[in-house]
Amino acid sequence: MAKKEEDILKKLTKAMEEVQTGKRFQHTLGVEFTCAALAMKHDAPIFQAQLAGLLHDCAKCMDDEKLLKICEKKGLPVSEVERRNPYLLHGKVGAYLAKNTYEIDDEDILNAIENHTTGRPEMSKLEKITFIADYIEPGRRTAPNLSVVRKMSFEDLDAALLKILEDTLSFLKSGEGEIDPKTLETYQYYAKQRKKEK
Ligand code: DGI
Ligand code: FE
Ligand code: FE
Repeated sequence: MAKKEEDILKKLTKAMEEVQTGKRFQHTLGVEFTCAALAMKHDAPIFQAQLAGLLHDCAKCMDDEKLLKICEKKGLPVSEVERRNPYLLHGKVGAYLAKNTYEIDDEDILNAIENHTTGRPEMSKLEKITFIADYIEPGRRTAPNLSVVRKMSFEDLDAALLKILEDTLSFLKSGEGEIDPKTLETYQYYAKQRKKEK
C-alpha cells in the first residue's frame, strides 16, 4: 500500500474512533476488514473498499434529531418513511459527511455509503461489497443464516445480496420495523434478475 493511502486510512480511522462508540467502532473496523477481503475475492480495488467500509457508518452515532436537522440544513431529501424512522438517514447523511468533512470525492464510495442500509437496484460492485460486508462482518452475531450468507458472499455476490435482502425483509415483516420502499424495490430487482439468469 502506498504511503499516502496508509496515511488516509490512519487519519480516517482516528476520526471514526472519535465520533463512534466503542462497539460501533469495532463494527466499523470489522466492515473495513471484510470489505477488503471481499474486494480481494471479487476483483475490486482494495483501498476503495476499505474507505467505503471505514466510513459507511460515520453518521450512525447521531441521534434522530441531529440526522433530520442536517438533512434540513443541507437540503437532503427526507422521505415519509425516513421521517418516521430517521435512523434510515444515516447512510445519506454519512455520504454527505464523507464528501464534505472527510474529503472523499469518489462517487462510487459515496454511493456505497449512501445505500448501505436499504441497497438500491443496479448497485455497483463496490456498493454490493459494502452492503454485504456490513451484514457479515465478524462482530455481527444476531442475523439469521449468517454462516451460510458468509460463505455465499465469497462465492456469489448477487446470491448473498438477495439472501440478505430476503432475510432483512422477513425480519421487518415479523414486526421489527416499517419497510422502506427502497429495500423492497432492491429485493424485487435482484430477485427478478436472478430468475432471468436461471
Ligand atoms: O448501521 P448498521 O446497524 O451497521 O447496519 P444498517 O445500516 O444495515 O442498519 C441495519 C438496520 O437497518 C437493521 O436493523 C435492518 C434495518 N433496515 C434495513 N432495511 C430497512 C431497515 N429498517 C427499516 N425500518 N426499513 C427498511 O426497509
Ligand atoms: Fe449502517
Ligand atoms: Fe454498519
